[in-house]
Amino acid sequence: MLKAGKSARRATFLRSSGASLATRIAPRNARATAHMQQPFLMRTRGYHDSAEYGCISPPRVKAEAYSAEELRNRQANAGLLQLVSAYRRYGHLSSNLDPLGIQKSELLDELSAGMYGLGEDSGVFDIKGIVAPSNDLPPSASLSAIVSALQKTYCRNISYEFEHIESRAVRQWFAHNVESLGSLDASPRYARYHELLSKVEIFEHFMQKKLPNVKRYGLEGSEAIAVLLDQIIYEGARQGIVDVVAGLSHRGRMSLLAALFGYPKDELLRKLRGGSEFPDGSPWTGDMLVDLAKPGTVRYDDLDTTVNIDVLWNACHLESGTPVGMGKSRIKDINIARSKKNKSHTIGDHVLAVSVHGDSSFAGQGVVAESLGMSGLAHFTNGGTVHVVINNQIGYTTPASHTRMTRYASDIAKFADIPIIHVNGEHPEELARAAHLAVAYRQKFRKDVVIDVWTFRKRGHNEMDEPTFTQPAMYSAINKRVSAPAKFEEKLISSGHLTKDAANSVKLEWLASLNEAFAASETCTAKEPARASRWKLLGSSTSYPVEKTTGVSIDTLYEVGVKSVAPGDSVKVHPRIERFHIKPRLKRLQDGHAVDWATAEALAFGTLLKEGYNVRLSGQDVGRGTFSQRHAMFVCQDSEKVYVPLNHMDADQSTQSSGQQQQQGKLEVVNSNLCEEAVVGFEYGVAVEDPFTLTIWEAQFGDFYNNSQTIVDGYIASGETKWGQQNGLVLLLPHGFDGGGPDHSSCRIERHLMLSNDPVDDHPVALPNIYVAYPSTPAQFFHLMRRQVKRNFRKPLIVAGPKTMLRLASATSLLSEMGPGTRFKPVLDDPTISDPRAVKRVILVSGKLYYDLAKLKSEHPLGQHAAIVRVEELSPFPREELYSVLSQYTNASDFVWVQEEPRNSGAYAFAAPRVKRLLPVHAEMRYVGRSEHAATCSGVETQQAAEHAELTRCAFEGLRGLVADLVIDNISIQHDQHQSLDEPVASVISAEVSHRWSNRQIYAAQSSDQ
Ligand SMILES: Cc1ncc(C[n+]2csc(CCOP(=O)(O)OP(=O)(O)O)c2C)c(N)n1
Repeated sequence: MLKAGKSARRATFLRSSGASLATRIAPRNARATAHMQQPFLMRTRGYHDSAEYGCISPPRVKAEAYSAEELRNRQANAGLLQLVSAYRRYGHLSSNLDPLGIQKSELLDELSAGMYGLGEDSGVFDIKGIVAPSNDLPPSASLSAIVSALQKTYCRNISYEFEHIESRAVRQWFAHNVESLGSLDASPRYARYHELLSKVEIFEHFMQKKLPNVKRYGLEGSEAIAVLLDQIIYEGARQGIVDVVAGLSHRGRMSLLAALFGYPKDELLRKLRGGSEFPDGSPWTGDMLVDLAKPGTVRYDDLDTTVNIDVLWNACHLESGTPVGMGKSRIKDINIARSKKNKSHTIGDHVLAVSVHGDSSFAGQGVVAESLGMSGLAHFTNGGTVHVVINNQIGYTTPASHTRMTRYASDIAKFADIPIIHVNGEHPEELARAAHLAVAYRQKFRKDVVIDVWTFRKRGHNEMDEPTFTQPAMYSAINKRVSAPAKFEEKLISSGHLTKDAANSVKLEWLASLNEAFAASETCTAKEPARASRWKLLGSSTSYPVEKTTGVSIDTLYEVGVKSVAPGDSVKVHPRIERFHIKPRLKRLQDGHAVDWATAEALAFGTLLKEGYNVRLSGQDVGRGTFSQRHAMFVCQDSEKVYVPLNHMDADQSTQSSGQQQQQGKLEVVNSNLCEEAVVGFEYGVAVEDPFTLTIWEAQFGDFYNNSQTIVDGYIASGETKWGQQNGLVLLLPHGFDGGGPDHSSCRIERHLMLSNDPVDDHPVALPNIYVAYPSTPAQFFHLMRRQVKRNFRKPLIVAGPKTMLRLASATSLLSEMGPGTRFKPVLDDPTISDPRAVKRVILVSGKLYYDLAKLKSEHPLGQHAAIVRVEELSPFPREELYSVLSQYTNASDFVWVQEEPRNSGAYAFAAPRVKRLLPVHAEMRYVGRSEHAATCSGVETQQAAEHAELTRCAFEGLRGLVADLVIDNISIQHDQHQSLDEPVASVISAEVSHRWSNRQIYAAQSSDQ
């Protein structure tokens, strides 16, 4: 905690008095105009700030008012005020941050006292209200004493940027705290700094000697980062932090894991030598060294505290882990507060997120800006992340001057009102100060803060690289340097803070332990990482589950449904919502049929909440729903207050079977910022931390999910395989070719399916990494949502979601289809078939196209000879369920897959080889649908419609020929030969369309499956 030093001094600087600043600035000039006497009002933001569940505001910290004396001082010493202000704003430009001294010096007029009419003869100033007093600066001081204190504060090895921040409270707090840092009473933990620096340096040298060909992306040149991180954790621990969620960069990860975060050294060396980070025989295939993680602890004996360190697994895609740590730390903190029944919980009380970045990545990767931009949003705040930038002034081979156009890598943080502390990375004491200040700020304001640590990189990008190919001058300077650990040790010994013997014994002990671990690494096996307590309640996901039913009693469904649209007494609902949403829902529930998608979803959420699960629904505009279908929140038309009806169901029932949570859960409706990668990363973080919160991210349109492709590929789809880390995140991706155009139609089912490791050939024994479904009914969706958290394991679920189906009368369900004994069905057989033996063609389809085909079939004279079978779940491919359906169609000789998506997309390529293995010998599955296309679809509505009409027609083409040889019970089925059953065989779309679109084709029934 920052102590201001002499409290009396602090009081003179920041004295609170009742009146506001503006009202107390009495104009000296009696003829002052009237408007000058008016208080100036600052516009604050309004609207939608209500206490909707999960809407967490940071603590409101008010700026302290100046006393009358301070105000007089400020008025009387305007020149000094400007000078001090200039130091606060520009002091960093004159500071000594770069250990290599690459930056050239220029004259900085802004810091010269003469600019503000001050000089030698300015006398002694009363500094109250102008600059904070400190050990170096008494309340009355000469100009030279003030300038020297300002120089020391702002222009040495540590400097600050906080004047860009809107809040005066923050600017005032920062100014006061940095200016009085000289009064800091926390005694530096010299021995600890020395220990960490030595450990890092020795580890790096050890590795260079023992495993010179292993790329470890060492920390040499930035060793003091270990001191900084340790001090951040230490400061956190002093303030009650029990868990740190640590996102690490590749740089120095090995050193930090070994020297600070307690990764078992023998296991680490086993991995470094090419072994696995998992026990022998583990199903997990591991990750690169630079992404390695394992939970650890850091013990502080003087505080009698142990802090848990949750080191994040991350994909190698730089910075992609940033939002993951934010999400994980938020939900972890909330869950700890819940378990401790901390009623006065302020977000970030228990858990601190620390995120380590490289300078080029921080400046260049967009996900950083996305993450910083959402860090203070009500549904995303985690109470503040401390960001540490290892600014070694180079990225791979590219110098800082080419990786960013601005001076600092940290400049991106300024747009998000985040204060920045710059520090020279060769000065451990200054790094400790930076940590102290950053954590104090974070604790008070519960917001993000950046520490930009200027260092260098001793070797190449990795240890195999030759850096002088591209940076000869830089490396000539680097090679002449004595290392920071060596310099610091010498300084401590000469100043009497450490004896040579003590220094040597720390180093020898560490070296011995490394040697021991190296020997052990030849034979040791890695231990399975400890599972977080919440995950211990679940099982493994390596074998096929016995699916339980996910149905709910009709009474409960009815009750939840009614409550899902109950607006509460104080909420005036929009009349159109009343008319088109609430009333129809109540009628559907009453009738027990025509239950639409939004109702089924509300029933799924509401019943889960009643059972004690939480639901977090995140994405752009999810509260209302992109298609105005959901209305999970009502906005009072009088007050704009947000009301989430499902959070106001009675809290008395609790039927949760696993007994995890007794209370009714909460629905967090997260209307997210307009961003995909960081938001999906954040939700992944929530999902891996909390398996009992059904965590859903919904894309505005499915197409936009691909802005988060890194998270999908590197985390959602492969996290379990690489890291053994389950996650049950749901991606709801509105999908369907309905004239929306190329970027509003496709969630790229094919890509999700390509990510699935569901085997083509074998009958699978293990579950695939992801579930992919394209359900066609509200009841199916209801069961999918419930199944997701009712299972004894977690797997990600991608749902190609509805758009037109939301309001399609035929795409509705009976309430009883969600009733007791019901469950999700991976395959839906054709409900219209009365005699399976009459079926000659089986049409396989997924999702919304079913309804168009079903309509055509109902109008088709030979419709009874075609069965439309819906494959509702694509991964894992439902072999058994599909086989049992197909095998009833004993006379079927023609199997087609019909899809809206062009042939190079959609599910066809994935389904074809899997279906083939279920068909009679020699039978093929043919493709009916659009030909290959570069865009997802056409943007011309008429063309799109013509293609659609053509492909659905083609699905039934040629039926007459098939039926001609159909014999059932020795009776040939006869049809009127004169009736025009089919259009002439057409494999090319109509002339009207084709003249504009000559090279496009519909693969029709006649085309063969190539
Ligand atoms: C998204 C992405 N692009 C490119 C890379 C390849 N890459 C790995 S490290 C690196 C340089 C990173 O520089 P910086 O952030 O300054 O960290 P440093 O290595 O200097 O510590 C690059 C380009 C990557 N891992 N991820």
